[in-house]
Amino acid sequence: MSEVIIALSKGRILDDTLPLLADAGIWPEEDVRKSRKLIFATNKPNIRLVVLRATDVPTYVQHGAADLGVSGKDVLLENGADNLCEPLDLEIASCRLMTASVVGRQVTGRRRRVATKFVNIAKRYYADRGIQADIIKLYGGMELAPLMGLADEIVDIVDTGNTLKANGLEPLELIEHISSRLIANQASMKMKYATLREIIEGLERAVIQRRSA
Ligand code: PRT
Ligand code: MG
Repeated sequence: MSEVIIALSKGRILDDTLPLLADAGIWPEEDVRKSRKLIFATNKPNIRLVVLRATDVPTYVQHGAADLGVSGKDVLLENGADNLCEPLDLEIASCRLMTASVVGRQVTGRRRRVATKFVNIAKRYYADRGIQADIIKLYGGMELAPLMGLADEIVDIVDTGNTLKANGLEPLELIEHISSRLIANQASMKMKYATLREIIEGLERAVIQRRSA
Protein backbone atom coordinates (compact mmCIF):
# COMPACT_ATOMS: atom_id res chain seq x y z
CA MET A 1 0.00 0.00 0.00
CA SER A 2 1.48 3.33 -1.07
CA GLU A 3 1.13 6.57 0.86
CA VAL A 4 -1.56 8.69 -0.80
CA ILE A 5 -2.46 12.37 -0.41
CA ILE A 6 -5.88 13.50 -1.60
CA ALA A 7 -6.35 17.27 -2.11
CA LEU A 8 -9.86 18.51 -1.43
CA SER A 9 -11.41 21.84 -2.47
CA LYS A 10 -12.71 23.95 0.42
CA GLY A 11 -16.20 25.39 0.46
CA ARG A 12 -19.25 23.97 -1.23
CA ILE A 13 -17.35 21.22 -3.06
CA LEU A 14 -16.03 19.95 0.29
CA ASP A 15 -19.58 19.60 1.63
CA ASP A 16 -20.39 17.20 -1.22
CA THR A 17 -17.01 15.45 -1.23
CA LEU A 18 -16.85 14.27 2.39
CA PRO A 19 -20.05 12.16 2.23
CA LEU A 20 -18.91 10.64 -1.06
CA LEU A 21 -15.50 9.76 0.39
CA ALA A 22 -17.25 8.24 3.42
CA ASP A 23 -19.39 6.11 1.09
CA ALA A 24 -16.11 4.95 -0.45
CA GLY A 25 -14.87 3.98 3.03
CA ILE A 26 -12.54 6.93 3.68
CA TRP A 27 -13.16 9.46 6.44
CA PRO A 28 -11.00 12.00 8.27
CA GLU A 29 -10.16 11.34 11.91
CA GLU A 30 -11.58 14.71 12.94
CA ASP A 31 -14.20 17.15 11.66
CA VAL A 32 -12.55 18.87 8.69
CA ARG A 33 -15.02 21.76 8.72
CA LYS A 34 -14.48 22.58 12.39
CA SER A 35 -10.72 22.27 12.44
CA ARG A 36 -8.09 24.86 11.58
CA LYS A 37 -5.78 22.11 10.41
CA LEU A 38 -5.04 21.71 6.71
CA ILE A 39 -3.79 18.10 6.79
CA PHE A 40 -5.93 15.27 8.11
CA ALA A 41 -5.23 11.66 8.91
CA THR A 42 -7.99 9.25 7.89
CA ASN A 43 -9.25 5.87 9.01
CA LYS A 44 -6.87 4.43 6.38
CA PRO A 45 -3.31 4.65 7.69
CA ASN A 46 -1.87 5.26 4.21
CA ILE A 47 -4.32 8.00 3.15
CA ARG A 48 -4.18 11.66 4.19
CA LEU A 49 -6.38 14.55 3.13
CA VAL A 50 -5.33 18.16 2.53
CA VAL A 51 -7.93 20.91 2.28
CA LEU A 52 -7.05 23.73 -0.13
CA ARG A 53 -8.42 26.74 -1.95
CA ALA A 54 -10.31 25.26 -4.92
CA THR A 55 -7.99 26.88 -7.45
CA ASP A 56 -4.90 25.44 -5.73
CA VAL A 57 -6.03 21.81 -5.94
CA PRO A 58 -4.93 21.17 -9.56
CA THR A 59 -1.59 22.85 -8.83
CA TYR A 60 -0.83 20.45 -5.96
CA VAL A 61 -1.81 17.45 -8.06
CA GLN A 62 0.08 18.65 -11.16
CA HIS A 63 3.29 18.93 -9.15
CA GLY A 64 2.75 15.60 -7.41
CA ALA A 65 2.46 17.18 -3.95
CA ALA A 66 -0.92 15.42 -3.89
CA ASP A 67 -1.66 12.19 -5.76
CA LEU A 68 -5.38 12.71 -6.17
CA GLY A 69 -7.63 15.75 -6.00
CA VAL A 70 -11.21 16.88 -6.23
CA SER A 71 -11.69 19.86 -8.46
CA GLY A 72 -14.54 21.70 -10.19
CA LYS A 73 -14.48 21.26 -13.97
CA ASP A 74 -14.68 25.06 -14.21
CA VAL A 75 -11.38 25.34 -12.34
CA LEU A 76 -9.79 22.71 -14.61
CA LEU A 77 -11.02 24.44 -17.76
CA GLU A 78 -9.91 27.85 -16.54
CA ASN A 79 -6.47 26.90 -15.25
CA GLY A 80 -5.43 24.11 -17.59
CA ALA A 81 -4.84 20.49 -16.71
CA ASP A 82 -1.27 19.57 -17.76
CA ASN A 83 0.19 16.48 -16.04
CA LEU A 84 -3.27 15.51 -14.82
CA CYS A 85 -5.66 12.80 -15.69
CA GLU A 86 -9.32 12.90 -14.87
CA PRO A 87 -10.32 9.33 -13.99
CA LEU A 88 -13.81 10.03 -12.64
CA ASP A 89 -16.72 12.46 -12.81
CA LEU A 90 -17.87 12.62 -9.18
CA GLU A 91 -21.23 14.11 -10.23
CA ILE A 92 -21.21 16.54 -7.27
CA ALA A 93 -21.42 20.35 -7.06
CA SER A 94 -23.14 20.35 -10.44
CA CYS A 95 -23.90 23.66 -12.10
CA ARG A 96 -23.65 25.38 -15.48
CA LEU A 97 -21.28 27.98 -16.85
CA MET A 98 -23.44 30.48 -18.69
CA THR A 99 -23.51 33.91 -20.17
CA ALA A 100 -26.05 36.24 -18.60
CA SER A 101 -27.25 39.79 -18.87
CA VAL A 102 -29.94 42.20 -17.76
CA VAL A 103 -33.46 40.83 -18.36
CA GLY A 104 -34.59 41.83 -21.83
CA ARG A 105 -31.29 43.41 -22.88
CA GLN A 106 -30.41 42.43 -26.45
CA VAL A 107 -26.74 41.54 -26.54
CA THR A 108 -26.04 40.95 -30.22
CA GLY A 109 -23.02 43.01 -31.26
CA ARG A 110 -19.86 41.38 -32.63
CA ARG A 111 -17.98 43.34 -30.00
CA ARG A 112 -18.87 42.99 -26.32
CA ARG A 113 -17.60 43.84 -22.86
CA VAL A 114 -17.74 40.72 -20.72
CA ALA A 115 -17.12 40.65 -16.97
CA THR A 116 -16.05 37.33 -15.43
CA LYS A 117 -13.62 35.53 -13.21
CA PHE A 118 -13.34 32.85 -15.91
CA VAL A 119 -11.11 34.85 -18.25
CA ASN A 120 -9.63 31.95 -20.20
CA ILE A 121 -12.92 30.11 -20.63
CA ALA A 122 -14.58 33.33 -21.80
CA LYS A 123 -11.79 34.16 -24.25
CA ARG A 124 -12.09 30.74 -25.87
CA TYR A 125 -15.88 30.81 -25.91
CA TYR A 126 -16.20 34.16 -27.67
CA ALA A 127 -13.26 33.56 -30.01
CA ASP A 128 -14.91 30.30 -31.19
CA ARG A 129 -17.98 32.36 -32.08
CA GLY A 130 -16.11 35.11 -33.86
CA ILE A 131 -17.16 37.64 -31.25
CA GLN A 132 -14.62 40.22 -30.20
CA ALA A 133 -14.90 40.23 -26.42
CA ASP A 134 -13.19 42.71 -24.16
CA ILE A 135 -12.83 40.61 -21.04
CA ILE A 136 -12.95 42.40 -17.70
CA LYS A 137 -11.56 40.28 -14.86
CA LEU A 138 -13.56 40.35 -11.63
CA TYR A 139 -13.06 38.29 -8.48
CA GLY A 140 -16.69 38.07 -7.38
CA GLY A 141 -20.11 39.68 -7.53
CA MET A 142 -20.21 39.41 -11.32
CA GLU A 143 -23.96 40.10 -11.28
CA LEU A 144 -23.33 43.74 -10.55
CA ALA A 145 -21.30 44.43 -13.70
CA PRO A 146 -24.07 44.57 -16.31
CA LEU A 147 -26.31 46.54 -13.94
CA MET A 148 -23.65 49.18 -13.38
CA GLY A 149 -22.74 49.50 -17.04
CA LEU A 150 -19.32 47.91 -16.53
CA ALA A 151 -20.11 45.12 -18.99
CA ASP A 152 -22.69 44.08 -21.56
CA GLU A 153 -22.84 40.57 -20.17
CA ILE A 154 -21.15 38.21 -17.73
CA VAL A 155 -19.87 34.65 -17.73
CA ASP A 156 -20.71 33.00 -14.42
CA ILE A 157 -21.82 29.84 -12.69
CA VAL A 158 -25.56 29.25 -12.52
CA ASP A 159 -27.28 26.61 -10.46
CA THR A 160 -30.91 27.40 -9.61
CA GLY A 161 -30.75 30.78 -11.36
CA ASN A 162 -31.97 32.52 -8.21
CA THR A 163 -28.91 34.75 -7.87
CA LEU A 164 -29.30 36.07 -11.42
CA LYS A 165 -33.03 36.55 -10.95
CA ALA A 166 -32.61 38.40 -7.65
CA ASN A 167 -30.42 40.90 -9.49
CA GLY A 168 -32.64 41.39 -12.53
CA LEU A 169 -30.48 39.24 -14.79
CA GLU A 170 -31.28 36.23 -16.95
CA PRO A 171 -29.15 33.38 -18.28
CA LEU A 172 -28.49 33.49 -22.03
CA GLU A 173 -26.17 30.83 -23.48
CA LEU A 174 -24.90 27.59 -21.93
CA ILE A 175 -21.11 27.39 -22.15
CA GLU A 176 -20.51 24.13 -20.27
CA HIS A 177 -22.09 21.69 -17.84
CA ILE A 178 -19.91 21.61 -14.72
CA SER A 179 -19.40 19.05 -11.97
CA SER A 180 -16.49 18.13 -9.72
CA ARG A 181 -13.93 15.67 -11.03
CA LEU A 182 -11.48 13.32 -9.42
CA ILE A 183 -8.07 14.24 -10.79
CA ALA A 184 -4.83 12.30 -10.51
CA ASN A 185 -1.15 13.04 -10.98
CA GLN A 186 0.03 11.12 -14.05
CA ALA A 187 3.25 9.86 -12.45
CA SER A 188 1.38 8.76 -9.30
CA MET A 189 -1.04 6.83 -11.50
CA LYS A 190 1.91 4.75 -12.70
CA MET A 191 3.91 4.48 -9.47
CA LYS A 192 1.00 3.94 -7.07
CA TYR A 193 -1.32 2.22 -9.50
CA ALA A 194 -2.76 -0.50 -7.27
CA THR A 195 -3.50 1.78 -4.33
CA LEU A 196 -4.97 4.56 -6.47
CA ARG A 197 -7.07 2.12 -8.45
CA GLU A 198 -8.64 0.83 -5.27
CA ILE A 199 -9.56 4.37 -4.18
CA ILE A 200 -10.86 5.31 -7.62
CA GLU A 201 -12.98 2.17 -7.83
CA GLY A 202 -14.39 2.78 -4.34
CA LEU A 203 -15.40 6.29 -5.36
CA GLU A 204 -16.83 5.06 -8.63
CA ARG A 205 -19.05 2.59 -6.77
CA ALA A 206 -20.18 5.40 -4.47
CA VAL A 207 -21.03 7.63 -7.46
CA ILE A 208 -23.02 4.86 -9.17
CA GLN A 209 -24.85 4.02 -5.94
CA ARG A 210 -25.94 7.65 -5.60
CA ARG A 211 -27.31 7.79 -9.11
CA SER A 212 -29.89 5.17 -8.25
CA ALA A 213 -30.58 6.53 -4.74
O1 PRT B 1 -16.41 31.71 -2.78
P1 PRT B 1 -14.91 31.81 -2.91
O2 PRT B 1 -14.49 32.85 -3.90
O3 PRT B 1 -14.19 31.84 -1.60
O4 PRT B 1 -14.40 30.44 -3.54
P2 PRT B 1 -15.09 29.64 -4.67
O5 PRT B 1 -16.21 30.40 -5.28
O6 PRT B 1 -14.00 29.12 -5.57
O7 PRT B 1 -15.63 28.39 -3.83
P3 PRT B 1 -17.08 27.84 -3.60
O8 PRT B 1 -17.07 27.16 -2.29
O9 PRT B 1 -18.10 28.89 -3.86
O10 PRT B 1 -17.18 26.68 -4.68
C1 PRT B 1 -17.05 26.99 -6.02
C2 PRT B 1 -17.15 25.75 -6.87
O11 PRT B 1 -18.37 25.04 -6.62
C3 PRT B 1 -17.18 26.16 -8.32
O12 PRT B 1 -15.86 26.19 -8.85
C4 PRT B 1 -18.08 25.12 -8.97
O13 PRT B 1 -17.30 24.04 -9.44
C5 PRT B 1 -18.99 24.64 -7.83
N1 PRT B 1 -20.35 25.22 -7.80
C6 PRT B 1 -21.49 24.50 -7.90
C7 PRT B 1 -20.69 26.50 -7.61
C8 PRT B 1 -22.09 26.56 -7.63
N2 PRT B 1 -22.57 25.29 -7.78
C9 PRT B 1 -22.75 27.83 -7.46
N3 PRT B 1 -23.98 27.90 -7.47
N4 PRT B 1 -19.96 27.63 -7.46
C10 PRT B 1 -20.57 28.80 -7.27
N5 PRT B 1 -21.92 28.96 -7.28
C11 PRT B 1 -22.41 30.37 -7.05
C12 PRT B 1 -22.33 31.21 -8.32
O14 PRT B 1 -21.06 31.83 -8.42
C13 PRT B 1 -23.42 32.24 -8.11
O15 PRT B 1 -22.99 33.28 -7.27
O16 PRT B 1 -23.75 30.39 -6.65
C14 PRT B 1 -24.44 31.44 -7.34
C15 PRT B 1 -25.42 30.88 -8.31
O17 PRT B 1 -26.27 29.96 -7.69
P4 PRT B 1 -27.82 29.97 -8.03
O18 PRT B 1 -28.37 28.72 -7.41
O19 PRT B 1 -28.39 31.22 -7.43
O20 PRT B 1 -27.97 29.97 -9.54
MG1 MG C 1 -18.01 31.12 -4.17
